[in-house]
This record gives sequence, structure tokens and C-alpha cells, in this order.
Amino acid sequence: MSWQKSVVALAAAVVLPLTGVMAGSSVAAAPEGDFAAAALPPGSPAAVNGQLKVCGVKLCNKNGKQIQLRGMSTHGIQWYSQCVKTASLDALANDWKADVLRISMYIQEGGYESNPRKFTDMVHGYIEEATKRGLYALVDWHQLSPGDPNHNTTRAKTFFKEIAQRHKDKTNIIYDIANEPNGVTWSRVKSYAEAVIPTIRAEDPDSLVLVGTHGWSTFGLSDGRNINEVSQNKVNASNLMYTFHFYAKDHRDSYLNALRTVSSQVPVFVTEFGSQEASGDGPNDFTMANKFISFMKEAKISWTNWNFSDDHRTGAVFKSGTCSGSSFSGEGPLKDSGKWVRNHIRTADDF
Ligand code: IDC
Repeated sequence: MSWQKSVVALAAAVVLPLTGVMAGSSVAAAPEGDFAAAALPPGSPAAVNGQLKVCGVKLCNKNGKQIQLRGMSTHGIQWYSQCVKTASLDALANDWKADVLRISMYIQEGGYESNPRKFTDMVHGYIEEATKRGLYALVDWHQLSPGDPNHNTTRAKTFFKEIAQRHKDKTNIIYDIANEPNGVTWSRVKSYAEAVIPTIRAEDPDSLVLVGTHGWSTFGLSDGRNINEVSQNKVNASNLMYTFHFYAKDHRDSYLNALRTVSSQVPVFVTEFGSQEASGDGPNDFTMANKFISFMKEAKISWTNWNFSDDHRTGAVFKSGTCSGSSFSGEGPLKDSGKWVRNHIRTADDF
């Protein structure tokens, strides 16, 4: 494929060393405009599909064709930036043939709130790296604890305003404004979304925005709520999808049934899932995970898997120690979950 050749050429001429991105230092010091505005390689997933648009309860590309995107989520970039570098991103684009990179920026736990400038610049850098490789860049505002996204509304507006201002001319940005609301009602999540989305749309009016749902993005199921609460009280915004997360070993058929129901009611993007327990660890259940994968394929539900790191847990795709090296292609560096998900990403796209 021609875009892969251009990716190789581009990789050889990387303008912004990723080590700088990781340290946040040289990027932060760079003057405005030094963020080499990357172009999408012709024929790449993001070039072929262009600006995404919600069509009914599905996701459509620029031509109005229903599509499914598949890819990986980083681990928290405050902990595992060493896994998001030239060689690993090349493997994700060229060997895994992914369509989308979810950039997981925690807010607490040593994330954004501890150094907004540094983390915003890291995200700018990763967006350019995703763009060079023809991937969609899914910017994940990874609030988790506290679970009420309103705790971070002011920070979210500041962050997303700058991200949208800088990248509004790109067609491959997806904004995920709340990773996993929890211990909070749906109406509180809805108010948060309605406060933050106008900030993004003021800069980037046609963008695709995702919002997490209550109960750790389970449409309230994990909080013991009725999953119809969302469809009965939708966020007042267009071009919006709701997110659903599952961990197959723990969540099983009841969550699969919930996903079937909610995805027939509203547009759904699965921004996080694993084949293990909800801890992202423990035994894989590939039989159950395959049931979810088949359904998402049939319903054209886009997904990103957790996670693209060498953390010791079973849900991290790389074996421990992989990220300090430069070999990320093939099955060699992968744990079982990595082999499994790479196979599910490599199969032919539907666009
Ligand atoms: C886990 C990380 C782990 C970290 C923990 C708390 O793997 O290293 O200590 O978060 O931040 C989610 C969350 C995601 C979790 C993941 C696995 O979005 O942050 O990652 N998970 O537990 N929801 C369900 C599972």
C-alpha cells in the first residue's frame, strides 16, 4: 500500500523527536508554529475517511459511508510515554494496521492537573505523530477519580480550547471529554458535557465529540442504574457519540446485552475494553471477548483497546521491558492479549 511507503519516508524525516515530546521540555520550549503541521499520508485510514460524522446511531466517513474504526489506547501518558514513540507508533500504523490512537491523558494521579502546560504539549505532539501516520487521534480526557467530571470542568475547557484551536484544521481529531464518570448521576454528566462541548465547537465546529456515561462508561449499568437513562435524556449536541467500556472476563453477557440495547438507541463508541478483569489484569477470556468483538463488527461499533504499554498487567499488550527497546512489530514482543487484539485490528477494514 502506497501510504505505508510514505509513512516510512516520513518516519525517516521525523521533524519533532519523540523524546522531546516525552520529556515535554523541548516541545514546551519550541516557539509557536514549530509543531510541524503533519499531513495525512494519502491512502491512510484518516485520509480515506476524512472528517467523521455521526449518521443516525452509526459513525460515517466523509462520504457518508458507515464505518468501524479499530485501534489502541495508550496507558496513562504520565506513566507510559516510553511506549508511545517512533518505533511503537510505526508498528501500530504499519504492522498492526490500526486506524486510531487513543491518547489517554489522566487528569489526576500525576496527570494534567500537576502540570497543564507539559501534558497539553505532550498531547499536541502525539496528535502530530498520529497524523503523520494517518491515524485518527482520539484525545481522551481521562478523568477517573474523582468520578464527577464537573470536578474538572474549568480544566477541561482550558485544555480543549487550546487543543481545538491548534488542530481545528485537521480532519482526524476525536475529542473524548470524559473517560469514566462514576458515582455520579447521568444528569450531572449531561450538564458537564453541555458546558464543555460549546468550547470545542466554538473552535472546531464540525468535530466528532465523545462523552463517557455514568457507571464507568456503562450507561449506568455498573452503578445499578437503568441503561435507558441516556437515551431518555440525551446531551443537547450534534455529532456526538456516547462511550461504553467493558472488561470481558468480568462483564460478560449482561454487558454485551446492554451494549446491544444502547447502541440501537444512541451512537456508541467503545473507547476502552479488555479481555480480562476490570482491573485490566487477571486471566483473559477470549471466548467472551470474541463475542463482544463479533457484535461490534456486525453493528459497526468503533473501538480502542486498553492498553498499548508494557505494564505488568495482562491487559497491557507488550511484555515487560519492551518499551525500553525498539522492536514493536510482529508477535514477538506481545503478551497473549496483544496477539489477540493485534489480530483483530489487522483484519481488513470496512472502508
Ligand atoms: C488502570 C491502570 C492502572 C492504574 C489504574 C488507576 O491499568 O495502572 O493504576 O487504572 O488509574 C478503567 C480505567 C483505566 C484503568 C482500567 C483498568 O479507565 O484507567 O486502568 N480500567 O483497571 N476502567 C475500567 C478498567
